[in-house]
Amino acid sequence: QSYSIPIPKYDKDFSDKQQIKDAIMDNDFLKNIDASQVRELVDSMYSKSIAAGEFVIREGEVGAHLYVSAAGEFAVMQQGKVLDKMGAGKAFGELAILYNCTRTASIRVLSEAARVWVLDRRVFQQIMMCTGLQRIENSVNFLRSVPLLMNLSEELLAKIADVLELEFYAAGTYIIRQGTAGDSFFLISQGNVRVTQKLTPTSPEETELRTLSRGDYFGEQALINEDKRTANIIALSPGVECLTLDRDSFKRLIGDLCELKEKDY
Ligand code: PCG
Repeated sequence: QSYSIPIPKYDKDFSDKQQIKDAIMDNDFLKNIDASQVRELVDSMYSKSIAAGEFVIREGEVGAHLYVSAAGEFAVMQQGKVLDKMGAGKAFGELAILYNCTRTASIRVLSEAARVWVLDRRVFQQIMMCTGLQRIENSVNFLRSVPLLMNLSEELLAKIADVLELEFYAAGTYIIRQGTAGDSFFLISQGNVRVTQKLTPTSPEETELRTLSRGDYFGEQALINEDKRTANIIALSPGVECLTLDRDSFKRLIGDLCELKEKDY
């Protein structure tokens, strides 16, 4: 690919990653982007502070960036009139980037200490150009490295890859709480978690059972036994990235694996 440009990555903490991911998934024009591409978009955005009163986007101009509001308040304006206001966690500027049209509205900063996440159009296009096949291959390569799934067929791994969701958790977050209902199965793609348990429902003390890392899974018990979560799962520093399956996909695609059915801690 002679036109390809390098895809830059910017370190950010896991709550920032989740904020960007949630904003992308909440945007009607972006929400169908595949999990592996969302991860790349998240990694490639960089932070920019903008002073109160400044314009992030001006109506009629050619668009070169996609944004996610990180902090502060913003006005959406057309012909000098405020149409709407928005706070943190919104993706904007996607139309000119997706459809190569000029900016359809202006975005102006209303508050002090406003900050946005920025993605350059060429990087966006580069990430989106990665074909369906390449995308599935990326996820399948990860899935094949998970010991639990190692022996599954390529076809089944591709089906799993197709329905995975991406989730980020900041250090210290309870990803799962013992005793609550749960509908997801988790594969760790980055970071480490602590597994803890209360011996009785009312005991204040939690005992540490183990830590889990990249390639490990958790959350199968409540799905297999149709019961409450049996332990706590806590994200360790600097944060955790998981790929998740909902209950139906779990049942349909991997619920029959002997290793899961026979798992006895
Ligand atoms: P689930 O659904 O009960 O949610 C908590 C998860 O912690 C549990 O599934 C297991 O996947 C995981 N886990 C890891 N180690 C242990 C352990 O020693 N005991 C239990 N009960 N769960 C564990």
